[in-house]
Amino acid sequence: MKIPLLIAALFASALAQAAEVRVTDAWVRATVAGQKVSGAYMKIRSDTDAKLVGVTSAAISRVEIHEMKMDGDVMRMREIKFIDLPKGKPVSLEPGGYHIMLMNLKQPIVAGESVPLTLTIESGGKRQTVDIKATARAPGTGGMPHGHHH
Ligand SMILES: [Cu+2]
Repeated sequence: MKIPLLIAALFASALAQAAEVRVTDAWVRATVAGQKVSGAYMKIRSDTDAKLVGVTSAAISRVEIHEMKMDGDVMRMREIKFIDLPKGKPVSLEPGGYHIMLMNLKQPIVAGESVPLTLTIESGGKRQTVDIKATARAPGTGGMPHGHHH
């Protein structure tokens, strides 16, 4: 009896301090041999005002938060410091908008494989991490091509 009570107490106190963040539809664009970059996409909903301030992956050496925007006729992307997660509003990371850039890939990401990502969320001056797994989908399944120009 003691152990379940302790776990319940810890869980309750964690909820009191941290934003409750729900990540759904997480996926990564699968790559072909020799391709060094890819993108990860997902929906993030926080129950309190928060920001996505960082993403890391044990499997990938360089991960950045990017925003893609039309600049005249040209789609450009740039690194951004954070993505706002307004209270209760789902924020979509999707091709053509916000995305997680996976860089310096050492091996291809194969469709069906799952890529571990750790999101760092900041709310009320506190940081928490959220571990997710994004499923790789084959190129060409939805969305627009994701070129990368640095
Ligand atoms: Cu990018």
